[in-house]
Amino acid sequence: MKQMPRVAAVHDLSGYGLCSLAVALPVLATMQVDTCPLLTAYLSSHTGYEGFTFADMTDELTAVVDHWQLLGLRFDALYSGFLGSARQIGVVEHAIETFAPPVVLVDPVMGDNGRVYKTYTAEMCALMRRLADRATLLTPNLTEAAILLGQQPDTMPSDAQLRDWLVQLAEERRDVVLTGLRDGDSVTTLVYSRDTGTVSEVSRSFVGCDYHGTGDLFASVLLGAVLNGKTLAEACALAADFVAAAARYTADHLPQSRDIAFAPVLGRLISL
Ligand code: PXL
Repeated sequence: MKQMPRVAAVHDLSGYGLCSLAVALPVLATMQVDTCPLLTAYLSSHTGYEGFTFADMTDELTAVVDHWQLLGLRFDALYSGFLGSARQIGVVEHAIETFAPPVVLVDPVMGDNGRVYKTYTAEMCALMRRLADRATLLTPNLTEAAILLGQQPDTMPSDAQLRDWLVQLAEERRDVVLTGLRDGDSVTTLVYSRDTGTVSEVSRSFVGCDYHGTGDLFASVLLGAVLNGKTLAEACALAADFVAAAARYTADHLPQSRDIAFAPVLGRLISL
């Protein structure tokens, strides 16, 4: 009998402002993936809203990993996103060693639009580089790629430099998917495949709004597709299509929304 793939999802939960687990859980459930949250922090809202509360869950994480080990759980993937503390990054590395999942998707959540998120310290960014080293699949945005490579977060590389960045991040041993590159009326994803050693691109039209949560949405759909047996190229195309459809829906039906409203189009992900 076929079993559902299982993922350890290392993300925060933000009460308001769609992102992280509030995106990953419904997307992966729709894609028939059993998702076990390893909660990094609990916030009242994502860090883009003034005055957000922040409860760091670092002290709880080791006990959760130990209990899962006692239960004999096996994971097809570990999927990390927004992390709560520098010490926590060591715990995530321990979880990777403990469960040795074949897929390690590191979404190196640290910043966007040239700026580092408020809760991220320089130490956390340095440790994120170490965690990224363990990834089999890495999904930075432009800001995060720059930070991982020790560049200023607001660096604007040329096309040729960007391709070189991908190759550097891949180190010939992981897939790298650089998301959310805006160019006029299109959004492009650059994809380095470790199988072919080549860089390709996937472009979709941009609806005109920068919605919050699109990076989390892209990475979650990408992972769900990979765990359902899609190739990297197929999974990237599917994630790009889904994000474009959700953005289109949001622009057409919810013009006030700052978050990407993906729930109305989730049906597209059933029975892949
Ligand atoms: O979407 C990434 C993300 C996740 N979690 C929290 C955030 C952000 C981006 O702002 O603030 C708490």
